[in-house]
Amino acid sequence: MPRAPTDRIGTVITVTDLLHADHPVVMGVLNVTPDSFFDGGRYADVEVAVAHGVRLRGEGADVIDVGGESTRPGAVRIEASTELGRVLPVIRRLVALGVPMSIDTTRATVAAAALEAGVTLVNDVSGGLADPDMARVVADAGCPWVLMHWRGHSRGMAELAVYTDVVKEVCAELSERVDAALAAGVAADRLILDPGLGFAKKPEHNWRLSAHLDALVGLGFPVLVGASHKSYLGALLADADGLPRPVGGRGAATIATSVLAVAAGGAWGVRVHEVRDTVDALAVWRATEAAR
Ligand code: PMM
Repeated sequence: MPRAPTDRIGTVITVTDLLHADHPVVMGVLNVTPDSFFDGGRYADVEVAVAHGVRLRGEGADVIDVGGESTRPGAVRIEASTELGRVLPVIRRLVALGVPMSIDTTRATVAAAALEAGVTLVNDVSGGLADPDMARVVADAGCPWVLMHWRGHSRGMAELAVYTDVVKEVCAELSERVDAALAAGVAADRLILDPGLGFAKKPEHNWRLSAHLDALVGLGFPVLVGASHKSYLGALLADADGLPRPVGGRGAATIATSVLAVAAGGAWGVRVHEVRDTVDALAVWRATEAAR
């Protein structure tokens, strides 16, 4: 029997709770970067970032995903020390407040320091490709690891959005990442897959992946979907002049995409910037399911 939305707030604390949650997992985004496309610059101050993390948790986020390096299309890489300096103070404070945290990084050194500081999960948009040491760090920690579909760093990823059959290719490339993770000693029950919407993908690729999420789910791992406010939603909602809908106007499309990912696609969880409305929308879906 699904719980009411208020009952579920704060229910996910341990790794086991997270991976076997009886509700769709909601990952709240907390980018402590100056340049992320939606929240860049908003949470650069540690106090402001911590307050936002606490707010997202209170709104029902199961885990707060902190990131210190922007992956927006075209983004230029930063030093690991800069990334660490941004994320660690925020992680330490939120962990001390009992907020389950995940680290959004492609760097093994950053993941290791974040794990040391108490994060529960590593969210690696490169699926282990960017840093050969990442698999060892995750294997040693025994933590959940999100392997996202990725073909290259943000600066050049637009040119890599070439597919004959995007669903098949994403599944095949993610399967290779799973094999590499298993070979490095990561337990199968720690892996979470993500189609990487917007990463080396054109709008039509994102839509096909959303429509065929079941193929990804069929690989046998929990699937996380991150559509929140991405540019293909802006393109869908373009005005009469063909101008994309600005990021602030993509909230309803984000919620629709997230609910569809869970309800029709079988996703395990969604990664969103605005938690409350997503939690509410998922509560509607759960109540409907419970009444069948
Ligand atoms: N998207 C972004 C960053 N991290 N992680 C996962 N697992 N999946 C995503 O789709 C994803 C991600 C880019 O969005 P942001 O800059 O708003 O965080």
